[in-house]
Amino acid sequence: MTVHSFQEHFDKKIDDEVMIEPRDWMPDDYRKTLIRQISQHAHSEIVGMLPEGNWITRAPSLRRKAVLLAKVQDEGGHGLYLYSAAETLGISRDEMLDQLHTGKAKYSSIFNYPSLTWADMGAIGWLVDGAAIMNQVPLCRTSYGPYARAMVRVCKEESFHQRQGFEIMLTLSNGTEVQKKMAQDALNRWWWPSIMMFGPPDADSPHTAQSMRWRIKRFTNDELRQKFIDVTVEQAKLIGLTVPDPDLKWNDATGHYDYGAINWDEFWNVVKGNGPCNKERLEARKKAWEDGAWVRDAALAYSKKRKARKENNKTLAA
Ligand code: FAQ
Repeated sequence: MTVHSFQEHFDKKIDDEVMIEPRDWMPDDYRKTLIRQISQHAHSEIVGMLPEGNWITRAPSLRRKAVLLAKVQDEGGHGLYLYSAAETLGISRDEMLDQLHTGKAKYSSIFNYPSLTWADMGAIGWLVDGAAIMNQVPLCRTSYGPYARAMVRVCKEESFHQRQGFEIMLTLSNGTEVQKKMAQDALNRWWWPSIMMFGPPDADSPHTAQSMRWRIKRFTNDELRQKFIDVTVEQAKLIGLTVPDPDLKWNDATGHYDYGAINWDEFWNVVKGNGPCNKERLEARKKAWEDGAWVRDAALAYSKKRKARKENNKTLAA
């Protein structure tokens, strides 16, 4: 087959909704886009363990502690599935981690904000996992097979995470005045960063048009942001909290909420490394990598020893 017919075959598969698998021919830019998106997604899950990990030792009860611990472990698992999915495209895990540690690869802007109170555990689960689900449910139908399949399990777990967050917010909202204030304060601080998570507006998103054509993305950044706002505003009403946007207003004509201007300067500032916790997050990941060197060395030495023993036994048997 010529490159031209490979391309035709690939395009037909995309049009027919047949998933692309690791051994299939694919355009270089399709591969590059997937490596970029999947590895950044994996990094986000791993860095995303830090703001909540901060509260495991201070959870207010044994039940809350067990749930939070399980949730944070799930995020670690998501990172690992995603690194494995990216590896099927021909990049090694070491390379991806190096890109994270040297600041070459991005991870979600949201994890560069601090988790200041227990209510932040509620707000993160409710809003951040809520936004993640809105973005990731369509990715279960993304055109690259290993990514789509990883997303199925990830989304099931994310939906438990969202509920545990919402339940924390519900409990605090029905609690004392101080607890209700704490919940409102967390919503005030996490609302805008959560709606920025969906990425720049479509008009300023360099990758959306091509990713939609390749069916990597099924909805644009603005479409998903709008869906999230429509659903979440109703949930806030249910628990008696106020979304911190004075311009938020139901629009009968569009059937959606209109919302106020997003501070895109803040978003780009955080993406470029200057958010409140960027340096701390990267330092924590680099330290974990360095502190784990002995585990990797020991595992390698053990596997070498086993291999040598096997070879030796084979020679003795011959
Ligand atoms: N933060 O042209 P687009 C989670 C970058 S997982 C930082 O629109 P694209 C679970 C973008 O990379 C959260 N950078 O790009 C959890 C690109 O830069 P590049 C992560 C951002 O790829 C919960 C440039 O801006 N989820 O939360 C952000 O078509 C709780 C132009 O942007 C995923 O990764 C951002 N928010 O659309 C874990 C989902 N947005 O690469 C722990 C999969 C954009 O050219 C606790 N990813 N940029 O240098 C996606 O759906 C897409 O990649 C988007 C961006 C929608 C994020």
